[in-house]
Amino acid sequence: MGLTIAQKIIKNHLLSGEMVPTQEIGLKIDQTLTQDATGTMAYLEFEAMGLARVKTERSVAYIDHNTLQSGFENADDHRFIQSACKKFGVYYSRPGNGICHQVHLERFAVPGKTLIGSDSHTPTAGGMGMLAIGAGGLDVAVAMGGGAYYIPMPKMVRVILKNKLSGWVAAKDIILEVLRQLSVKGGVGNIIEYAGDGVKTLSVPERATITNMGAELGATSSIFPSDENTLAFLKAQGRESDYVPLQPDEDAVYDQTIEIDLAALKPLAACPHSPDAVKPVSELAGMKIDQVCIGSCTNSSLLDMLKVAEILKGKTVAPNVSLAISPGSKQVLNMLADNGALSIMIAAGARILESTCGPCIGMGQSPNSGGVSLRTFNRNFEGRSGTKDAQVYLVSPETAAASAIAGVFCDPTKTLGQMPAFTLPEHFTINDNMIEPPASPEEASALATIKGPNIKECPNGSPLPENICAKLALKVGDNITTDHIMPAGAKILPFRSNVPKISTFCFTQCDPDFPERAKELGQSFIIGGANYGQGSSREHAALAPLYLGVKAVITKSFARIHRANLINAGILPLTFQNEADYDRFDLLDELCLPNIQQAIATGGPIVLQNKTKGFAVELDCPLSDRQKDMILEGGLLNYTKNHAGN
Ligand code: MIC
Ligand code: SF4
Repeated sequence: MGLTIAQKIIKNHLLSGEMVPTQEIGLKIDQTLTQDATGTMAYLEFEAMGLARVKTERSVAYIDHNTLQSGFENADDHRFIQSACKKFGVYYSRPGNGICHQVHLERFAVPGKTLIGSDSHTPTAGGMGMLAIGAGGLDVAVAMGGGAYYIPMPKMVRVILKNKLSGWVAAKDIILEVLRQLSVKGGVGNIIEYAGDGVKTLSVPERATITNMGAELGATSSIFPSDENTLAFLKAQGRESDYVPLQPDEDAVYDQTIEIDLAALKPLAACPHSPDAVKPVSELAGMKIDQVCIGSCTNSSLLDMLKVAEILKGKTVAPNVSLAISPGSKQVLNMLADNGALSIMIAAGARILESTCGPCIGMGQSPNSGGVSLRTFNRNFEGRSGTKDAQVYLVSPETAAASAIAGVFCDPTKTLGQMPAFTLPEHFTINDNMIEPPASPEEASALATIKGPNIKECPNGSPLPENICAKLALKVGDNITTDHIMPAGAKILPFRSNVPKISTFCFTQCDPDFPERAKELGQSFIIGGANYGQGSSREHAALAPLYLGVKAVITKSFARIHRANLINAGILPLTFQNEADYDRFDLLDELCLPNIQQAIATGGPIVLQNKTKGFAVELDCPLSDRQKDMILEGGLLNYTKNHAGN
């Protein structure tokens, strides 16, 4: 039986397990990336595990999330990460160099290799034919130390792209169409592979827009073939020697296949407050808008920016609109400056931001009350922009720029006329002067990491007790995101290195009293609905509940990265055998998991008693042997220490 592209890469990197869907496999990891908002914890964890030096082919730390520096905290985090990189053997991409996924695509991604990153949009590098997966910081720390990365063997989904996009319809519209068809849960447990004659019509940055938003499908990863377009991009980046061709075998078998006719696609928008609430832009045309933000790791490549400049040329941003543009990297910004496109944007009245995540993670540019904001980003969860009642729509750069000029939602295919040809340059401007190499191993041993006063130790779990009896501290519904569990934004992100402090914001979007209540209870449970923990890879969404005493989270189903983060933290991820049981629990019910230690160790039945209401229900907790040990020993940190040298 032939193999898919992802199966070929997995086969070449398989350290343990069998390639049977849902069974746990261990992968050799060639490259890692971290960003600053998750990176401080990852390097603290690396240090806490007693690891001396990274063992990967390439590990890179990016500073791109927390760059407002409204207090000393962010700058201290940057200094700590810089010192950890020097010591541990990691390349350090300085603030100003760009958004992790954009820079990684430009400078480091290699077809056929594996990458894990402490950021859910790490699959952006799948646009280059790399198997790139988002993970929690602890998993990245272990992989940096040479350990395997474990995932359930994914199923394979093929998306066949037919024909060619018409003018002003974009790669963003392709992934919005996939989201419309599959939903934010549709990718869970899957790798999405793109195929068909439409593939060759898309450049690497366009492919990367599509694989980037595979994260919104809940997919383990997304990947494109590596072909002549990949070679052209690598050549233009001066990295031709990194090229290897990659195609699926002709008789490769997929678990599911969908088809999209690119020629029939129209501009689309994801409506508030979910990336899969997709409608044609033509249905929204004429709606008054307040803000447009162009950038983020989804849509900030040179090609995107050149299209935006073309649309803005000689025009003025509508008086009712604030237009913010963040080019994705120093390379992009430099080239825009050199070729005059930046000047066109400035002349039109765009507000040029630094090459960072910025508004995408609520670091500034929050819309006005009830404001309608069009963003080229990947997430429009309620409140993520920093304005609770803002209405955020996710659109292509083309729709965003055309609407910024018009002052209302508008369909670029109807208003912009013929699209000129846009091509990638033959040579990008290459200047890696903001990527600092690590110290040599000899020099490194004399170096120390530098920690400011806001950098606290990461909390550690404790071994699983025989029984757990505690109250239900919170009950939430379906599709709870990690932004609900552990919100980000300018006020909260500065505390990513301080779990005691950041935990005071845990779940406050859903219930402002939760942190206080959980602390008072000492130990507690949380109940959630389907797809609990979708969205980011932030392990703070597990570490803060751990700090607040949450022992188990019981749901209808979990998102992949968050479930792994709970296990890494030593928190039990349990699911109802009968989803209808969800309705039988209320806040502050007294719950018990009798003999839970034995049930986990032996894989026996798990019973949850509701002492308040006098009934019991059955739960599931499918775990590999490795995960069982982790839960029994109180999480991955303990597990790694206990099993060091095994
Ligand atoms: C996001 O887009 O939500 C983030 C911020 O990049 C997160 C990481 C984090 O919370 O630091 C992600 O996607 O994993
Ligand atoms: Fe940054 Fe937004 Fe991309 Fe997350 S999704 S890495 S916050 S740009």
